[in-house]
Amino acid sequence: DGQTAIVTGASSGIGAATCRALAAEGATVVLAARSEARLREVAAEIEADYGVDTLVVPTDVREESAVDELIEETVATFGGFDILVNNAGLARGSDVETMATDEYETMQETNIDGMFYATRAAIPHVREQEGHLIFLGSFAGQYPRSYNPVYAASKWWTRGFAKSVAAQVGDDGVGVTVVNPGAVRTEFESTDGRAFEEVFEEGEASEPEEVADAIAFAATREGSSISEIDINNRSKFADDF
Ligand code: NJP
Repeated sequence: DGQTAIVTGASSGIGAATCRALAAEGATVVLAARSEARLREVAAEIEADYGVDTLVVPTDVREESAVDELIEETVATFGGFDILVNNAGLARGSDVETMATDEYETMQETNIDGMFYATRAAIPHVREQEGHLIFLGSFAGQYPRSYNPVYAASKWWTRGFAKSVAAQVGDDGVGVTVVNPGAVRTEFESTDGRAFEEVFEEGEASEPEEVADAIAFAATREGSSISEIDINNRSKFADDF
């Protein structure tokens, strides 16, 4: 209650559900992604349902200056913030040998560069509030698997980065949590180009609300030392482990 949270990738899936879960805890929510219209829709629903303040900041996390502006606008509006949920991320393509360079670059720039820009800019503010940094990792960043090694590597990077950031700022009272979903029924693109919400029937994979609840649980606990949360036992991909 009374906390302010920035969520990247807030226009759909896990990010949008996380905004709702944080708002349900009484948090003010700052929604960032590229699709302004979708962000405004999610923000309007949240304000109506939970009566909390929201701020929409259209942001491409691949752009360093845009991410800096997201942080600056948040601080200018609310005086600071407590929580950053580093959620924006995507997969493109599949096998290394057929992967286009632009698919590789899109994953690198979104999943790695974007998390670096946002984390770097957020640390002074979450340190001041003794707040929380959340990182969307993945089962793909925990176990070797046979498809899309570039996406998988970006999630190994995320977990490595998050755990090392934790070692750096943990003593300052900043909580750092990596959340590792298995398959989640969102617009996330599968290797055949379909959205996971089309690939998986209800019950075959996690729902975004389940991941969002775990994120909100970790992010809103004072002095939390929850370092990692795995949410993957319903994934069909568990067969690959
Ligand atoms: O996917 P989706 P999820 N700048 O496609 C945004 C991880 N994960 O919720 O910019 C800013 O519904 C995009 O918004 P827009 C996954 O790796 C998932 O499943 O408007 N934002 C949208 O809001 C990712 O880190 C699964 O297009 C950008 C959001 O990102 C996180 O969960 C399993 C952007 C993606 O929403 C959320 O993915 C797993 C940019 N340049 C990990 N590019 C799973 N679904 O199975 C994209 O282990 N976005």
